[in-house]
Amino acid sequence: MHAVVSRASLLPVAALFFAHLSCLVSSSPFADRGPDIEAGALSPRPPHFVRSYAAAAGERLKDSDADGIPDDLEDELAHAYFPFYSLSAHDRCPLHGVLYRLSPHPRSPDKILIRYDVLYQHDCGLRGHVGDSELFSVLADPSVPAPQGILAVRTVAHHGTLCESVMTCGRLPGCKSCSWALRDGQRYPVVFSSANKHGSYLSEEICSFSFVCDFGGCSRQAVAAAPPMTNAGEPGNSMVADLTTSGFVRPELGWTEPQLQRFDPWGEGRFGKSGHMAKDLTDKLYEIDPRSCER
Ligand SMILES: [Ca+2]
Ligand SMILES: [Ca+2]
Repeated sequence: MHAVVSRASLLPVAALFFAHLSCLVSSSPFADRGPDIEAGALSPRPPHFVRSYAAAAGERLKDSDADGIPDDLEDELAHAYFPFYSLSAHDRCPLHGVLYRLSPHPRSPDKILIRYDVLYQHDCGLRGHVGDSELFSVLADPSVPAPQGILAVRTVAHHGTLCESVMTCGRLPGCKSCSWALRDGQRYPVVFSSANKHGSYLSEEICSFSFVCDFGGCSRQAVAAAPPMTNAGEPGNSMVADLTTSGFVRPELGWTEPQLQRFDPWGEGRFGKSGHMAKDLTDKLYEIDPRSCER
């Protein structure tokens, strides 16, 4: 598995800025494309957390998806602000990984918006199928260490179906309180995944009440899931065109369904029977308003 636990040990963001600096430039597999971000030569003017990071690095940083945030900082932030993800104890097909898109918030660029697309090899509930995709999003203030920097979380279970359920929780005005669980000794908001269907919920009770759509309900695990993560990049500036060669959908990790191999998340195809991934990664439903939890 990806080194999520160590990264998600949630060092203060200041520490993240200084961590792994030695490999920021040379290790990128995208060294031949994408603009660089250089300390003292930032254009257009990036948000303060990127300036701090670039200044600390003191060297050129690769920004493969041209959104103003260096690759390695995106990776650190995506891991740090990942909620406590709680799989159902009764899930019969739990193999999953996370494709994420992390960007400055379009209306508040000092905040970051992270879309986490949790991909499963199977939906094994009623009318099960190969390939499953369930998104949720996080709004975070990267100047505040995780988990306190998590401002809001939005889950959307069974998007676009009669079973759709949208929930938002957090610290913004009008937000309901999240469910919390300890990870590495700190309180994180919990995202629950329903048994076999993998619908995302912020409340164990509401998930379990939805027995027609999510038979088997949700459960609170003692230990958070630690899935491997891959950065999708941005529309028009993809960072992955093949989730097998450049991601986690690999046979050696248990992903054996042939129709899920070599998948391009920004392409026209569908991940098995799941929805259209590129559309989900740009869906404004996941764009949490920095002023409020209201939609
Ligand atoms: Ca970037
Ligand atoms: Ca990005």
